[in-house]
Amino acid sequence: MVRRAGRLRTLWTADPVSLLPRPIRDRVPAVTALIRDRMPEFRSPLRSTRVTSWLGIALAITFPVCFATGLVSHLIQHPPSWFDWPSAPTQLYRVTQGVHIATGIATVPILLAKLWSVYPKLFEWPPVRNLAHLLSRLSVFVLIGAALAQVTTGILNIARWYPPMPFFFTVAHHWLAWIAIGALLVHIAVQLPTVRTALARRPADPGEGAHPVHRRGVLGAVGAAVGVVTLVSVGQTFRPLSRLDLLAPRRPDIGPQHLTVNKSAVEAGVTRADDRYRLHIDGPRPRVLTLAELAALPHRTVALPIACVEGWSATGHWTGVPIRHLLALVGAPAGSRLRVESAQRGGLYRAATLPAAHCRDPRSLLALRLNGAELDLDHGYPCRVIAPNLPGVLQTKWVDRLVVLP
Ligand SMILES: Nc1nc2c(c(=O)[nH]1)N[C@H]1C(S)=C(S)[C@@H](COP(=O)(O)O)O[C@H]1N2
Ligand SMILES: [Mo]
Repeated sequence: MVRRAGRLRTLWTADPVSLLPRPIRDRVPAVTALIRDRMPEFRSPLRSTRVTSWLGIALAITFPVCFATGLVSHLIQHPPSWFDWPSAPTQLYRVTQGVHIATGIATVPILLAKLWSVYPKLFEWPPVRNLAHLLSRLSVFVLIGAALAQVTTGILNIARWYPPMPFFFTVAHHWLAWIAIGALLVHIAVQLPTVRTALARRPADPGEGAHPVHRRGVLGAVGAAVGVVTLVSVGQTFRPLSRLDLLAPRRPDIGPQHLTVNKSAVEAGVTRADDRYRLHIDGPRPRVLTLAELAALPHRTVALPIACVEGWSATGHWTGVPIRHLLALVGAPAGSRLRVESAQRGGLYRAATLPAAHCRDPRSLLALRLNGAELDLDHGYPCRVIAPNLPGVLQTKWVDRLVVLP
């Protein structure tokens, strides 16, 4: 037993170079030196374990924040039985999703700098020192691959550029997130001692590379890059900075009725129904309403944002019939959820389920008007759902059927 454990330990820590035939083994240092000398870039004084450690710490903040906010958005859209998303505070989803996109964008310069700071290690020789080393290197490759794939697919999605993504974005983005966060935890566990040593060492110590001036230069440049990409993109959801909004793909206030359109009526294949329009409400006492009957029900006006998963958001003044009133009309029991269907025939977002908390909230409306005028066809004429603290994807447009769910 003891002997077997001993052998396992040897395998775990064995240096494969020591297993090579002597003539080859003797050449390894020369080959290593050759690679180093051929690549003067590898000896850049800008790199050091301290620089890498600080960049690592920055990523250890942005990445989990991005992961957690993304997970919240996923859970709201696909709620398991234990998850209830509240309808208040009104602006919460706008903030969490804004933070998700902002930290995702901020991750790009930090991640690139981090990769630059360690890439000579790719050519490390010998490539594998022992089993422990092999596993830690493999986890790094998984981490780099997943992290790059996450920021790339995320940015392609907010740019709404789908041809380079022949797979289904949300599913891929969700599972890659788990892989990335798992690999990140392994990486942190493996590297923590190195980070602690590097940061404990006095900055002026020789041997650990970068001079303080170099280090401050690199970290300052990365910090400035993060600041710039953030400032020129958060305006899409943080209105005071909207004038700086150069990089974000959306100007939320440009569109019919001063509000951008995510999917237009033409894209959704929807045309004006007018006199032919009927709202079907399926519940204990089903009802079918004409547009005139719907318009004759009690209305109220609320100021609520559309907050898209893509990171833009904009507030509108919506007027319509409280969902609660429609539920009462068909005798829906307390605590009901509502499946909302639209005149759109295909597409993932043609229907959605309104959670119980949002069905109860008196500010949730089947809206017929936006900013004082009849809803534009692109915004969902004749009526669309608008509810507090809910992602845009669940605020269905062109509604023509409501189904009460227990
Ligand atoms: N029927 C239907 N409703 C929909 C969508 C859709 O594709 N089909 N897109 C949703 C998404 S993703 C968002 S962000 C909001 C945007 O609303 P707007 O186009 O009025 O700005 O509408 C939502 N309602
Ligand atoms: Mo959206």
